[in-house]
Amino acid sequence: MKTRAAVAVAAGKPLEIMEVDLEGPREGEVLVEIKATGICHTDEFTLSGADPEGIFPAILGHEGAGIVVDVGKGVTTLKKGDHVIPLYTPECRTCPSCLSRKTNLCTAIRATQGQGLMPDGTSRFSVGGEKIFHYMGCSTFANHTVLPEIALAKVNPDAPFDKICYIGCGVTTGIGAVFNTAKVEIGATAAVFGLGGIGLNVIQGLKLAGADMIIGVDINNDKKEWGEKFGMTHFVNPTEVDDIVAHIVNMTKRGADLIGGADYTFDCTGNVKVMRQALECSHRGWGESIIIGVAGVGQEISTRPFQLVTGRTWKGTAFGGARGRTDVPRIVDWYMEGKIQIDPMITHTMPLEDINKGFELMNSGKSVRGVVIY
Ligand code: NAD
Ligand code: AHE
Ligand code: ZN
Repeated sequence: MKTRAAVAVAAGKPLEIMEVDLEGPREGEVLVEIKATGICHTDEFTLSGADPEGIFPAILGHEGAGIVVDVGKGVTTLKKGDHVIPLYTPECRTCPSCLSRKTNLCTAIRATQGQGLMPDGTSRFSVGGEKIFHYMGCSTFANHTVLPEIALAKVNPDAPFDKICYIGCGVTTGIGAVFNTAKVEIGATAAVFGLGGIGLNVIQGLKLAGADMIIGVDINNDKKEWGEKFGMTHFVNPTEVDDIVAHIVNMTKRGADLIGGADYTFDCTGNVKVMRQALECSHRGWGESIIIGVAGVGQEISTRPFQLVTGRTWKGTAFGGARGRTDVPRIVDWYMEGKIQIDPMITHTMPLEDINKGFELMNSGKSVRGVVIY
């Protein structure tokens, strides 16, 4: 079939809107009509050329929601008409990683997914006979896409696509980092670096978890008001203080605790210097710092080993540690029950033709989440 897509033709170039050819679903695969897709900073990261796994031409996008149009042979858990959210972290429930119960990082199809291909090593997308690569196993910047059955979460059909698409990455990543990765407890102190589409969801997760002090850190002062909407209690612009680490350590000295440091810190910037700051302002003896941000090719993190010797832990999280087919439908239900907010974070919507404007809004810090509606 033919479908409309925004194609990343080369690193650093604007996306090009065009009609592409899409092959139907093969065994174990599902054809989905994407109804809406968010634009995440990771799409920009890959488009910019910073992603070591970046491959072009490709159809980016990994934060979508849509309807099943057709299923391939052997598909048993989904049928035409089901409402679904694509999962860049699938959940096969049979690979050693899924069975370990220690990680959400299903390995069933990771190798081909990282090469921009379907599990059988081929692509379903092409233009004029030239192959176009898939992206993160999702390619939601196409109006129709093909995914493996294990990479789709079936969700409540009453939920609005233009809001729940955000659960396909940002919402789940932020809230999941708090509950699955950090396991934040009531009364904790926390610092969140980067108050964009991910950081604000960390903040809403921290509020839900009952954290006492939620410090937001961003170089953009406009983010103060945004953080406060979702439960941030304090805001710091690191460019306005001498030493952000010492500043947060001082802010978090409470009662008899004269050492200071946040119980939990989160990097939602992808900047390796910020990752170090986040680790070093976590509490001596027990502080945990969670890396969510994605850093470009060649970037490395560093700190004095003494920071870890003295009891701080550095962790990372992908998709907030969520097991997609199990957890994503629950998060959609939380949204439908009013337990979490999504609507105010979707600051801009646009047709596919304007997707490059969506990237500009994100890069300039003017949007929290931009969503393309097909
Ligand atoms: P975004 O562009 O919406 O937000 C980034 C925020 O960081 C902005 O508010 C910006 O002002 C702020 N910032 C930039 N430099 C800063 C600094 N030095 N100190 C403090 N704040 C700073 O991006 P997003 O969509 O929220 O994504 C955030 C990061 O998370 C990206 O690196 C993205 O690739 C990554 N990500 C990771 C996962 C995962 O599963 N691990 C999932 C989604 C996104
Ligand atoms: N491909 C990059 C890293 C990109 C990355 O870390 N992706 C995150 C999701 S970001 C979503 O917005 C992730 O889930 N990674 C785990 C995985 O298996 O891809 C690189 O550095 O090579
Ligand atoms: Zn993302």
